[in-house]
Amino acid sequence: MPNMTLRTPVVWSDACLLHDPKGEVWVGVPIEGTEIAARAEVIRAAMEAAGAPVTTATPHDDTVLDAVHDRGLTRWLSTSLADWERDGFPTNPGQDRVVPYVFPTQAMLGGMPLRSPVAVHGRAGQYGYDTMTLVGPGTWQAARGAVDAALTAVDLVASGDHAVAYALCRPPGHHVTVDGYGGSCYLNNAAVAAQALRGKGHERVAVIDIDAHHGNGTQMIFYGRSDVFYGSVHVDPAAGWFPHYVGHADETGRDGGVGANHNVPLAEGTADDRWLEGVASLAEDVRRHGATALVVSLGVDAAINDPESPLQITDDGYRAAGEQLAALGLPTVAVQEGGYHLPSLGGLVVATITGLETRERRHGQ
Ligand code: SP5
Ligand code: ZN
Repeated sequence: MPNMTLRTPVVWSDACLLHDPKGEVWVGVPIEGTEIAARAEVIRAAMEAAGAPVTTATPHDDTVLDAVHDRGLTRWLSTSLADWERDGFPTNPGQDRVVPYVFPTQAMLGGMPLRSPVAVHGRAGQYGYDTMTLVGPGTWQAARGAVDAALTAVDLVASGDHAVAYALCRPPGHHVTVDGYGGSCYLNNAAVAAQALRGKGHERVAVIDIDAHHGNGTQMIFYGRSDVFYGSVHVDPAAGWFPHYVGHADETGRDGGVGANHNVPLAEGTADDRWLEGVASLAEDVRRHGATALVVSLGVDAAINDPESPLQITDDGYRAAGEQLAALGLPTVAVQEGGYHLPSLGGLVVATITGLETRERRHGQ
């Protein structure tokens, strides 16, 4: 190929390095966190080595964030650690990160009204829906920085300066619902990007999610809306994978949003060909939907070596997915989601953006 220098801007926020999961509680056992700052650093290094320009995220106010998330959630994420520390949890019992232990599920409440417990450790389960996603020092700053990166990437394509922009968001976001966080995610960067594109005058927007896991948060946020299509290829939750409860093929939208949600759950071991058929079917949906802008939830944990998923996608598969989505010819904002195999991460993102920016090259000429 002639000129392989990437032209897609990488939107970066130093704040994204401030979150350190330190550990996560999985099936009751403290284990090492996988969603670490080094992920962002190796991706950035690989993109820079491939020639991509790096742009610093600019601060944005909460207007779009508040259109996507409940104010209670954002207040919780920005204030709960101070309450946790005030109440002494770092010394007794010795947990310096906010982690829930009781959850107000339908099974617990049985229709009783949802109240907001006075105790911070009780209230934690109101917003956090798993035990793997801890709030520590820097978590809020990082999550908010990732939102700024997504919004800055939207600005770069909405201005017409770029056909494609890539927000190197960390922590990731697609598991965050209107008012619930989990799956190593705190704020839904992709949903914020889609909502921002709506605000920039795109009447119909599509989010295509190629992370190995189903983006239950993004699905839920737009489930009753026809203006934002959500489509996802992911390892089948019915085969035993996170997020377990959501992400099945029969979830197609509600009310006005019926038909604007499409899940393609895949068997363990699925490799490039079948995965790319799924991506192609989602691209076809985007055409049918009439979207004029695209958000890609770019998780690279479907890769063959990733420790968090049984899918078997190669660099070439990710590049081909990028090409399929580029063929839609839409202004595109790619938002980083998961991907945990440090030695492969950079190459996978570079491959995807190389495919996606088929148009960015033309755009710049
Ligand atoms: C953004 C994203 O990719 N979130 C994925 C969260 C899924 N994690 C659920 C399973 C975590 C358990 N990992 C422990 C592995 C021990 N072998
Ligand atoms: Zn994932």
